[in-house]
Amino acid sequence: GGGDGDGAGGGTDDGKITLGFSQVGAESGWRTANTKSIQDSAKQAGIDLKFSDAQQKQENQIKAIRSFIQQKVDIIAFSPVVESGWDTVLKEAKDAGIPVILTDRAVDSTDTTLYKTFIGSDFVEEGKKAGDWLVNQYTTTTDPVNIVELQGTTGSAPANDRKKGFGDVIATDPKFKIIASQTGEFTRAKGKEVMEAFLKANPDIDVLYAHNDDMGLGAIEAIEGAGKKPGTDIKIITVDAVHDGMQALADGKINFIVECSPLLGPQLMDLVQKVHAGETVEPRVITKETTFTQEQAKAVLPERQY
Ligand code: GYE
Repeated sequence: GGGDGDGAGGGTDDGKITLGFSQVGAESGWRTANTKSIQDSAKQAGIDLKFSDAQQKQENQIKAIRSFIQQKVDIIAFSPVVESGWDTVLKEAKDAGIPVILTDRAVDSTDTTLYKTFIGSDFVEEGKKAGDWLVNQYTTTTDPVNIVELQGTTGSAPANDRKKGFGDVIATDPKFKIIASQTGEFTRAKGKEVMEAFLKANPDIDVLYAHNDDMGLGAIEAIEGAGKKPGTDIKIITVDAVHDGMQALADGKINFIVECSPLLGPQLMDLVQKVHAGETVEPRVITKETTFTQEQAKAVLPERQY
């Protein structure tokens, strides 16, 4: 039984590693694929997974982490909804001797001893790839290019970094103008709502940069609703490359997608086992990713796993 202070993780003695995982929520197609990857790979690796959904709220994640500490899990992994405000709870885990692995998103804690490793994408790089594509589309004109931006969850690492990477690249030419930028919370519904407002306020939008496919898909509905043609009247760049996004890309409604892989489960379980065995692991594990044009999307769609 648990709670007897014998140091055996998870409160059971079946020899299995117990992993407490606090997920952000179920806000996007990416997140759904990520959750499935984590659940499937834990099963495959024989790891006992305690999974908790925070519904996009930091306070729920902090509660879940505290509960994992109380249950004496062997390892805690989590995908921090926002970057800041984690030091106290991470210190509690450290004091309890429970190693923490950051998954998908980073924290801004300066004390890097609060976690063992961070596995996930380089979001600044993703933003740069989006910007590079745009710059290459407009090499032959000096006319202004009016851009609207749908940002991810306010304060989250992917929203901060995708904005920065993109902004840095387009800042090299003043013709690129971000005329409106607002959060769409990484969801379809909010992406649609904010795009509707953008369209009402700005008659002259050339480009939409959405920090994920779901917001882009919501925005497509808004653009069609306003009697415009997504992908033609307004060029659309998104990030993720989940199935519905790739379908819209193949259909010509999105123009370019920067891939961000949600399939972090197998690598995460590998890190969990190594950390549990006391092996040293790389402090940063970066996911390999590519980009897709409309032609490339048509070619790879049949083999996509998510
Ligand atoms: O791009 C978005 C999701 O943190 C990389 O979160 C993840 C992001 C992903 O909601 O769709």
